[in-house]
Amino acid sequence: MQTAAAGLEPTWRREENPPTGPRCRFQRTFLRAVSIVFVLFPAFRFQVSYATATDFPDPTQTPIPVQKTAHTGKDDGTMAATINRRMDPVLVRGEWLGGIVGSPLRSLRLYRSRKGQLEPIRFQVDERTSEGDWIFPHGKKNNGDKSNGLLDARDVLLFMAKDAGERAHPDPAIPGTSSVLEIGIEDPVNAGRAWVYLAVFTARPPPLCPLPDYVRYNYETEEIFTDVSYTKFIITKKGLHTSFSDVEAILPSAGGDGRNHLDRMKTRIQIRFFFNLIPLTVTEEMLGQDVIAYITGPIRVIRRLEQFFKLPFGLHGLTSYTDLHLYERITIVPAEIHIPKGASKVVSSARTWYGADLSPNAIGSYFRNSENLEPLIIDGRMSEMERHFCPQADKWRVIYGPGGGATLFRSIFPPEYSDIVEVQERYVDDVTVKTPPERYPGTIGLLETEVVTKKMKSGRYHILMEVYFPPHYRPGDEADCLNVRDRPLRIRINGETHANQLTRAG
Ligand SMILES: [Ca+2]
Ligand SMILES: [Ca+2]
Ligand SMILES: [Ca+2]
Repeated sequence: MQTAAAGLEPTWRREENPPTGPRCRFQRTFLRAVSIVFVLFPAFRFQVSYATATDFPDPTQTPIPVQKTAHTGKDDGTMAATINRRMDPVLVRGEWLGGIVGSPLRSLRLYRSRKGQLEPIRFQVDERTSEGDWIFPHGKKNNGDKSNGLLDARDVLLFMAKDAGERAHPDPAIPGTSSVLEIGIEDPVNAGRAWVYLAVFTARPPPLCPLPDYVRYNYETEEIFTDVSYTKFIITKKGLHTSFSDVEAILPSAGGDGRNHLDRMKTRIQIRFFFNLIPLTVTEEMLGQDVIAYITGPIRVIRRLEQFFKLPFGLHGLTSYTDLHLYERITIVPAEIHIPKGASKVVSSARTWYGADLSPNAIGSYFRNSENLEPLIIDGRMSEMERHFCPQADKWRVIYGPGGGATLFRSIFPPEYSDIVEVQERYVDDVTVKTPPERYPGTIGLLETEVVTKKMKSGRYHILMEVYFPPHYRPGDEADCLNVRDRPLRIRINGETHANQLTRAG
């Protein structure tokens, strides 16, 4: 398994003692292929009772003095910020930042202009190695020693689009800086615009933005806090930090009810290999996971998981890696499936299904997806409409409560994927249907995605799983989520325009 997004994503992956021989070919090929479905787990952040400090007081933002410089040819007066993208993080590649490349990271500050005053906003720089992998400062297998403390062309700057402000006029000159770079963002949907200013200080820079991080991760307890959701991942008795959710909450501030709505993510795999002779059934409980490294920051957290299968035939120990990118309102799990040549000789057929089985707390919520737009009532009983559910593979699906606390899921598959597998969906909202292992017997609001392998075609396939948390969701609001990827913000720096690409699929 490999994180996707060529150019921006890790190339760092390794297998401990690469295996050889036919059995190991099985390990390298199909097990890695099926592990993708397990990766979906971490992406789920649901609803649970939890009281958190969600309403942080507005901090005292100390405006910094700005010296006016000569007229730059911009129109007189400031240009108002008209961006209304609430979900979107903005990812700026170091290589777009021109003369700022090479600056010490500690010398950087990011500002927005509001009512003619500059104020610091939250930002983060994630460094990468010369091989293109992320640099993880934390965790038991961190590579923090690779950091050079400088902004390199390969590093990325992150901030939230909603924090951008008006256009400063004239260009701000901040005392103690060697340069101030304007970064503009533009919404292709409605031509909304806004700006931020990246400053490089020559002396000791002023304090960072005092607001709390958008995503707050506690490795010791495996809790993730944002202003819209709360997640707690399971730590096993053996001390493994997994991506299986223990607690999942959409908080009342986002229209959630503060209760746990998830039983568990289920993944059930039936594999037949060696000419259909050997059948094998796998459940999610056979996957071992552990967080080995992580990045924290005001805008996002990246958790790197080492995964291994606990399988018969001595297959225990196959190791793969996957990263979870956690933003305030989006979780992205990029992955790569690599099917080497010859896989079809080992694996005859495979059928996988996966989906989120909800907890009894979810009763009273609604379900809809791109193929079934009429809301279905989650009540543990199959209605007539649910029996006639359109099984077409969907583009997105959303579960939302009466208050609008919502979780929207989408998967992005490469076009070649349809040559390899057939995807169908089945909706099961029936408490009498029990598919153990599970916490609460019975099936509630489960959209079962069934993937049947047509042929094992060798190649590398990039897949993205995304989970969005649109606050106070109403049917139709899914566009705000889909636009993040489908109609990305444009980033303007030094006269150049770039697409805001968080990760790349396909
Ligand atoms: Ca660097
Ligand atoms: Ca129902
Ligand atoms: Ca259940």
